[in-house]
Parts: sequence; structure tokens; C-alpha cells
Amino acid sequence: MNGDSRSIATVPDPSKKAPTVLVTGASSGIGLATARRFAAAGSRIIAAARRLERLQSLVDELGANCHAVELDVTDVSSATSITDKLPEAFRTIDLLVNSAGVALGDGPIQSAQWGDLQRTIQTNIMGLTAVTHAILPQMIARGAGDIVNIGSIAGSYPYPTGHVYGASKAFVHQFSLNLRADLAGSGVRVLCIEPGTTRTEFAAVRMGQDPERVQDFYGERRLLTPEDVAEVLFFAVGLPRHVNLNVIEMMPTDQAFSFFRFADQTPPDRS
Ligand code: 8X3
Repeated sequence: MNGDSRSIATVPDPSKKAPTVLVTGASSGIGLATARRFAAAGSRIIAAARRLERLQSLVDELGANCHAVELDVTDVSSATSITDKLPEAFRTIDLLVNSAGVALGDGPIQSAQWGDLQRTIQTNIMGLTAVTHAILPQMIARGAGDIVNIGSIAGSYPYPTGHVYGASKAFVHQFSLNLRADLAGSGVRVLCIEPGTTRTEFAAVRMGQDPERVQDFYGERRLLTPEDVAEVLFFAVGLPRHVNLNVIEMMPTDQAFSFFRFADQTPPDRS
């Protein structure tokens, strides 16, 4: 490993500026855990989320090293102008963590509401792309920076009711790799982390805040925690700068793959 490489996760030399980390979806789950993990290592945090009031306790917790910004990534013009909203001291972004994501449109595709499917696409695809496109030029100009996209195992493995959510995460996977292709030689690293089931508010949102269904799904299972994912992210970004982890797929030990299935019924052959 190169001894001369600067890694963002290293507690910074006091003579140097603390690295700045922009986390979307920072009000809960993996985004929140990531903000806390990097703050604990001395980074400055820009915590972005749709509901500003939900970021207040994080700001109270992290103090002056955390700047909260209201950002609904589905509002593309607000996503593309994100840096305009930042105070000067927070405008140079060393690490962008695209964690804002939703899985709306419960049940099979044919019974999902169009608005839910649209919001999933707008958040997971359009929003992530818009924020990345806005932040990338400053990283390229400096010849350094990290982009970490939160994908999902649902982007690689199909399952019933996965439809648009899984497809959007397949986009995140391929977009990340294609960024790598364009950014070769720029000094900017790109990683896609693809977690399996993680105990967050994710299932509650997906299941329309129905506590019984959420309990049924999560139960007492030993799932990933947002802190598990944040720790892996922190490790990956802390590697020397000549090392780029492209994709990290991680799962709870107790989660595995299911098998192909046959339909329980089939319509009569009308051919
Ligand atoms: C969601 C992962 O396993 O709950 O991103 O579908 S899983």
C-alpha cells in the first residue's frame, strides 16, 4: 500500500482542512449512521434530507462540524444547485454519499400506484444522478474525491414485488461502474455498496407504515444495521487513494438466496 496516499477516513492532520462529507438521506438509516461515523473521525458533515426538522437532532449532536441542508432530490433543480445552498466553508466536498432512496409501490407491479413508482424512480435514479452530476466537476477539477452510491442486493437479484425498486438499484450499480469508466485518470473514486436487508425505516416506508407487516418482515431476525453499512463504507473510503473498491455486496449472515419458483396458477391456453 502506498504510504503517501491521503485517505478521507483518516483523522486529519490538524494543519489540514478536515474532509467534508455530503450525505443525502442523512436523517435516518444508512445516511444517518454514515454521517455519525465520519463525524466521529473528524470529518465535516453536510447532512442533506427532505425534512430539515429531522436533521436538527443530528446538528445538536455533531455541533458546528455539521451543516444541515434541506434537499428533496426529486426536485432536480434543487439537487443540481445543492452547492449554492452551502456556506463557503462547506462547499468543497471530498466525499459524496448518495444514500437518499425509497422503495414505494408496495405489492406486485400491477397493483402499485403510479405515483409511488414514479417517486421511486425520481429519487433513486434522477435524484442520485442529479446530485452526482452537480458535485463531480469540483472533484475532477481538484483531481480527488469519492462518490459512494448506496445500491442494494435488489439490484442484482429479482424477487416478487421488487419491480421498480430493484430496477432502480440495478441502475445505481451500472451507473457507478460507468462513472468509473468515465473518471479513469481523474483521481475520483466511485464505489457502490449493495446491502441486503438492513434494519431501518425502509420497510416501514415500503409497507405503508403498517407495524404488523414490518414486524413480520424484520421480526427478531439478525439483520444488518445501518452502522454495519457505515463501517464498511468508512473502511472502503479509508483505503489508500490508489485502491478503488468498485462494488461491495453485503448481507446479513442469516440472509441468502431463494430459488426459482413456479406460478401457482396459469390462465388457460387460448392460442
Ligand atoms: C433492500 C434489500 O433485502 O430488503 O435494499 O430487499 S432487501
